[in-house]
Amino acid sequence: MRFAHFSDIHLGFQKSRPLQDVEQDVFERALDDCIRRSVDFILICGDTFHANIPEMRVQKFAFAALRRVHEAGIPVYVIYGSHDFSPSATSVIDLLVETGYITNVQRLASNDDGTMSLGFVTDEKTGAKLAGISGLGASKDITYYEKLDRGPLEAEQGLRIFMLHGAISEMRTADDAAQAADAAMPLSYMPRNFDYYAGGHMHRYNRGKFDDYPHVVYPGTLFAGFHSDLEENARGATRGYVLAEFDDTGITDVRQIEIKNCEYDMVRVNATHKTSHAVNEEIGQKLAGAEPADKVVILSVSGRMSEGKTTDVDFAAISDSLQKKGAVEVKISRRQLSSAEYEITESKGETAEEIAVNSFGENIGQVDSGVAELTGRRGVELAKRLLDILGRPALENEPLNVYQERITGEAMAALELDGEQK
Ligand SMILES: [Mn+2]
Repeated sequence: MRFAHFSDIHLGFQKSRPLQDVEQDVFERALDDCIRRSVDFILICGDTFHANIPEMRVQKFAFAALRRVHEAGIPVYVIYGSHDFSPSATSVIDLLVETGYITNVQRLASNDDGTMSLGFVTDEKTGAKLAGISGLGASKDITYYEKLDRGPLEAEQGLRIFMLHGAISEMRTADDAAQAADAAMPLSYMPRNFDYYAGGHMHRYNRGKFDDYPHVVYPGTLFAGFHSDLEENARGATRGYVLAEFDDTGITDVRQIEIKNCEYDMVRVNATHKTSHAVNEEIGQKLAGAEPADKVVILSVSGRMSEGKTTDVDFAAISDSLQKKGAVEVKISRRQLSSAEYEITESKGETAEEIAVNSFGENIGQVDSGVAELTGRRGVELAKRLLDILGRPALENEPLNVYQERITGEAMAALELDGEQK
C-alpha cells in the first residue's frame, strides 16, 4: 500500500502567464503521476491554494484535475494551510469538500475542561487512520496544540498519520526561519508514536527521525509559493511530492518523487569594488552567451559598488533583452546591491516577505499597547497577515463594494474584531 504526500502547492501564486502555465502543468502532471502509480490515497497538508478564493481560472483546472483523481477512486485528504483558510469567508477548499473530491481531515472539538479533542478519519480501503490540525495563519493553530488532549490519540491502534501545517522547531533550519519568520512549535506538541507525521508550511523538502516520532516529513512546495522558491529551483532544488509505502507493520519506505517544472538560468554578478559601468558591462558579457529561450532567468547582483548609483545598473533593459530572446520570466535579485557613493538605508531582507517581517519587527517596539497580540512576535505575525489580506486583488467581476466588504471582513476576522463591516 502507498500514499502520496503533498503540501504548499500554492495554486494561483504565479502572476505571469508563462509561469501560470508551468504551475498548472506541474500540478496536473503530479496528480496524473499519482494515478499512474495507483496510490491508495493522497494527502495535501495545507496551502493547496495561494488564497482562500483564487481566481476562476485556477479553480477550474484544480477542480478538473481533482475530479480525475476522484474518478480513479483515489481519496484526497486535506487540511487548510495559512493561505487557503479564512475565518470569515468560504474557502475554495470548502467547495471541493462539498463536491466530494476531497475530505477535510480536521475533527477538532472543545471539551468542557478547556482541552480539545481530535478525532480520526479512517481511510476505508487501507484502514489508515488520519488526524490533522489545519494551519490558521499567524500560528494561531499553536493554541490548539497547547490544549490538545493527546492521550486518546496516542492510545489509538493501527497505522496512524498526523497531518499538520506549521513549522516544527527540531526540523527548522536557519534558512527556513528566514524564509517564513513565524513561530515554530516543539515536536512534543504532536501526539507521540504515530507512524507518519505529514507536514506542510515549510517549502523545502525535509525529513527527520526522532524518538517517538519515526517519520516527520515535509515534501516542500511543488513548484513555488514564495519568490525565493524560484531562486532555489534555479540553484537546483528538487521539487515534487513524497511517496510512502506501508504494510501491516508500519511505514516501509519514504522517498521523494521529483516532478520537473521548468528550465532555469542563474546568473550571478559580484559588484564589490566595481563601478556601476563595469557592472553593466559584466552583466552584458555574462548574458551574451546565455540561451534564455524557454527558461526562467534569475539574475542576482550583489556587493558594494565603488562608484555610481545602484539605479545606474539598467535592470529594465537587461530584462527586456532577455525576454526578447524568449525567456519565460526574468527575476532580478538586487537586494544585496549597494554603492559606496550613494548609501540608502533600507530594511534588510532578500524577499518581500523578509523585508516586511524585518520592518515590522524593527518598528513594533513603538506600539504602545497592552494587548499581547499587537506586540512582539505575535504582533509581527498579525501585521504580516494583515498586509497579506489587504494586498489581495478583487476577483473578476467582483463589484467594488463587495470586494471592500470581503477584504474588510477578512481583516476584521484576522484582528478578531466583530462589528459593523462597512
Ligand atoms: Mn506555504
